Amino acid sequence: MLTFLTAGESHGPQVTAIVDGLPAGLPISIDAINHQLSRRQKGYGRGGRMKIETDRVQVLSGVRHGFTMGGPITLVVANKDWENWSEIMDPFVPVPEDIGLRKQRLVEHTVRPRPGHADLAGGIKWNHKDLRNVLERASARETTARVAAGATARQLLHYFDIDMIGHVVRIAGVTLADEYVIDDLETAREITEASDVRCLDEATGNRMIEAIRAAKKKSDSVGGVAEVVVRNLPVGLGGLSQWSDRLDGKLAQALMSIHSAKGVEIGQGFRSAELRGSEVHDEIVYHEDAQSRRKGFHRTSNRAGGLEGGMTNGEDLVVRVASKPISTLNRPLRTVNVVTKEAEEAMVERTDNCVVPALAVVCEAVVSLVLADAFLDKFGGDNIAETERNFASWLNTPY
Ligand code: EPS
Repeated sequence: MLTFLTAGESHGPQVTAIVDGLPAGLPISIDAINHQLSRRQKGYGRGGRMKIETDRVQVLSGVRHGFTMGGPITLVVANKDWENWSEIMDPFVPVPEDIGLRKQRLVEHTVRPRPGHADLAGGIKWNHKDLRNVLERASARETTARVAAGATARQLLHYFDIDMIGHVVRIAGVTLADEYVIDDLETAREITEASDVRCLDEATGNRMIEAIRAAKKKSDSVGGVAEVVVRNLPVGLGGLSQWSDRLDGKLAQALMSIHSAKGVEIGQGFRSAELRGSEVHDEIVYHEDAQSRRKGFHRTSNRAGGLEGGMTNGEDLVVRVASKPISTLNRPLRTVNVVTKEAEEAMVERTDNCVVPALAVVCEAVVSLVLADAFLDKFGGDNIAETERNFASWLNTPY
């Protein structure tokens, strides 16, 4: 169905995504892609790199006059920082003898792997001692390409009136109160877009900012939890026939692949394990309404997070991703030099000290890709008219 690949190094000339499988004739807005890219760049706790980059997409294939043609879509985002790295990162020209002290240091220090980063395992795997050959691809800069790809998938969901919001529920120890309710998505969007940490509650957001600031003062980093809520999904995306059909599994795999993710939770998640069945499961009621995507069946609560038996049940999809703190620390942890095998301090690179607000945007993109794939798996269509017809026919089939 819908597939995508990404390519590119953090300090190479560009990051690229190729998206294949969107039906022909789907309207694609370049502004909508750029909007998502710029949302990903924001958030309190970002480092110097985001002052250099202004991410804008170039669409190099698959779209013509604002509509998908049917073939693969190539999306490219230039790295402005490439200018500063072209000598070190050039694909063929060897590093010149005299590259200046700052650049010399950059070349030499990449033999000291950061605990928590891909540096060491990747170095052993690819057999590189210069760990830049690993960290460049391991960098979360790759999420730029995923957000661009996700922004195309999101336009398919938008076409079928499926909407979503990503927001931050925890940074360091500061947590949004459990009682928060996302009623109108538009209002929630206004609030979170105005918050430097994408938090629905201003006072909690301010305490999150305080926690980031306190960690930064100590040259440390913080993690947190982002949540994505998706509304207006039809019942039955995903499947129960085989393990590989289950939408919870697909979401978990895709979300766990985001840099620094350490946990995925659906609905009440881990809390469900502590409660009784009567406190966990959502009772079913029936009333005919215009929301025929649920075929008239509603829940009195949504602790399952919109998924039962590997399928959407028509309630809001609610997924959370826990992110560990960034592993580049300005006050470095102990490590071992991979050349000399001597104990040393881990390398220090320019870095962010909190990326949880950006994580919320990346999670939206990743969820969009998984859901668009599941939607096309169910409703199919080589062109959007076919997809629409199949969807309408499903809606009109009584249960
Ligand atoms: C990252 C290190 C930093 C981050 C980067 C992810 O980049 P740099 O080494 O150039 O300062 O800013 O994230 C991005 C570039 C981005 O666009 O999100 C890392 O090592 O993962």
